[in-house]
Amino acid sequence: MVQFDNQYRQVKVKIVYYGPALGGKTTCLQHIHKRTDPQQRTKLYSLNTASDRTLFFDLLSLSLGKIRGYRLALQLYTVPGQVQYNATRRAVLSGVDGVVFVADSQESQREANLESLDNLSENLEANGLDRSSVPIVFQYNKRDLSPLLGIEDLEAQLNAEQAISFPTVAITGEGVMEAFAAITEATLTTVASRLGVDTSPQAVSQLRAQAQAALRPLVSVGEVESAGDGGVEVTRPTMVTEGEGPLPEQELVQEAVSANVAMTDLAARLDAVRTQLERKVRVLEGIADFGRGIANERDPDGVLQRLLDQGLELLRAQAGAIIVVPAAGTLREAVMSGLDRDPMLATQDEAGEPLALVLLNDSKPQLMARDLEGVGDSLVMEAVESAGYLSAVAVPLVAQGRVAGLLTLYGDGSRPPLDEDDIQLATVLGSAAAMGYANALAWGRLEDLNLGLEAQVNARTKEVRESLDEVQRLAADLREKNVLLNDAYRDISELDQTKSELINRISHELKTPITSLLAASKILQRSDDGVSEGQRRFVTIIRDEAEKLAEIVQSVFQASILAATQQRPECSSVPVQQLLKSALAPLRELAKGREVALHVLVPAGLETILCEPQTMEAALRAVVKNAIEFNQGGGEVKIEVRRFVRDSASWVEVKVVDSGVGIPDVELPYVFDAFWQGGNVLTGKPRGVGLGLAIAKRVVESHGGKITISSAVAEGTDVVLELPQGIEAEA
Ligand SMILES: Nc1nc2c(ncn2[C@@H]2O[C@H](COP(=O)(O)OP(=O)(O)OP(=O)(O)O)[C@@H](O)[C@H]2O)c(=O)[nH]1
Ligand SMILES: [Mg+2]
Repeated sequence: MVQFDNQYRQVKVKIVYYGPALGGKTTCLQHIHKRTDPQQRTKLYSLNTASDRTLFFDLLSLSLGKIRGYRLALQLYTVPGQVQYNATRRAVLSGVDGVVFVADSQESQREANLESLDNLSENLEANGLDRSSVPIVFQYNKRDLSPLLGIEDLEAQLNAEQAISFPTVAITGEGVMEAFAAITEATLTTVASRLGVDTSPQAVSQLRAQAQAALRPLVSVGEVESAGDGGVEVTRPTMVTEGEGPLPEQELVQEAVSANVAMTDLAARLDAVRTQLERKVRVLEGIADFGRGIANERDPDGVLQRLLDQGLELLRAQAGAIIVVPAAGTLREAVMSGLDRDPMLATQDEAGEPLALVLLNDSKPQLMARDLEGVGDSLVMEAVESAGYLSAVAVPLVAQGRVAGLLTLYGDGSRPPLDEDDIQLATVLGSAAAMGYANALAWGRLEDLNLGLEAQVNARTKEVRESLDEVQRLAADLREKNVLLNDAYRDISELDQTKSELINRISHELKTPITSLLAASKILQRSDDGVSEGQRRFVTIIRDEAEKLAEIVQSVFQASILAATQQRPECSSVPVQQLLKSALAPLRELAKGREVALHVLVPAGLETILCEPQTMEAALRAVVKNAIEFNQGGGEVKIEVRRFVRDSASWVEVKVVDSGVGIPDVELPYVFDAFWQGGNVLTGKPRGVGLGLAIAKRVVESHGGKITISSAVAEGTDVVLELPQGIEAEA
């Protein structure tokens, strides 16, 4: 009876190898065990007697992959052939879905075969089963021995219902797998009815196709087991007879067989779980290796190649490809294995789009395998099948929300169809690879950028170097010009010096004759005797011209002073009295002539001041002269000198106060300008060329000092000169 196991989502099909003692049943299972894929089978469990005859049964469990979400498991049992173990045979037959009757072809075994076949019918009946409703396949075994019964004989004796039969040699495996495939197929009708699809002939034929596809790789695998008894577990149970007193033999055997069936079944299940776990561990290790590999992969195509290799290995697929999207609207196979062209790229849908594009746009993993309900997209399935494959998975490679490509893997008839587990695995690999691919692409772009930057930096470095050379050339040029300029400046300075000295000397030399000329002409003007009117006129002309000449000489002298203020003054300690005396001497006559009194006030103890005597004398003279000239008859000019302290430094103040006409406010800001002449408010004609106060200001400032003026019209003007003394004031 086909069993459903909802907890493990399994459908179990029970096939029992039946026949006379020593007919070769166990040998058949051993052969099937050796020939099948270790991934799809459990160990072979044998419960034997001490002399290695079958005591209870042998059990081999095989997996046929998934059908409608259920794993289809075939459970192959043998019974003990020895007559005395009938109770065991009966127990093992319970719930059987198909029987392989292993007859012994030797002439000597004619009776034993017949007895065993009868015994089978009896025991089926005892289990509530009808002999005609249980599928049966015959093996006429030991065809290598003699004397043998003819096949026709055997058929006539045993196979009245003309079931499928095979001549076999179990020790070499001849015919064994064929008989196994035949009984499996024969049980599928029962499976279909258990799955509830037996009413649809189409569903049944699909189930058959699927089972055949699943069986094909199982029976086509060569000898895979290593030498020795690897994968075979032999148990020699001891019968429990003591305890609750003697049981009737029948019940005892029933109990023992049931217990052993349950135990072996559990062992088989554990073995299946172990196989699955081992596979999962291998897969996880593969994924971990893969992750490490792509994390260090800098080449995008390298990432894709690793993905394809790993996908083929872990999914045990026969072919595959990775299609990438190099630019919008274009698709190409980046890497391929076992294919000339990816069927998903070679085939187009009704709209003329390649199927790969449809799958990419869908951006969901797709499983393509025929099952009972068929597949969603028959076009895709057709493309897979027309390329010679039976199943496929297609997984879009998505990283950071961008679809970068499509991984396709194809399975042929040598493996069970790819299933949900495979697609999950491919999805895990695909998402890791998509990330690695995006990283590798980004890395490449970064490298390109770096190269570009390097080129730019080189170009800029060259430019900078060139402009640096240019700057150096200019600097050298500038240095040369500077030398020339310095030479020229020195020449000019020398010339200037010579000129100043010349002017100084000339003005000095001219002063004395002019003064004499003026004095003589004044005397002549005053004397009456013997001077004609005509002569007097000439004397007046001489005096006027001499005065003009004196003015001109004075101006030239002032100009030379002005020029001198552009250099640093050469200061020395000058006696105050002497400075004032020489400054005022030339003005005494002017003051007398204008009836202006001059008063000088120098406090006791102020002996000297620090200045350049020649220019300072000119400055003082200019200020006092101004005060006299802008005065009125009977007025006075006071010159007060005092020492004071400012910011802990010693200063000297010279204040020139007059009682003159004063200067209007609007004119005050201009009085220190060169060539200014305050003519408007004067009582007399303006004199000189207006350099006096400008010279005073320049001289004072060239000494680091300050000159200020305050005035009130009709009252008088105060001019204050402040001069630093270059010494710390005493506290
Ligand atoms: N020459 C030859 N020997 C065979 C063949 N099949 C089985 N044998 C041998 O026959 C003996 C018995 O085989 P088993 O497979 O143990 O027979 P069995 O049907 O399981 O026997 P029980 O478990 O006692 O019922 C072994 O020594 C096998 O090697 C065959 O086709 N040819
Ligand atoms: Mg046996």
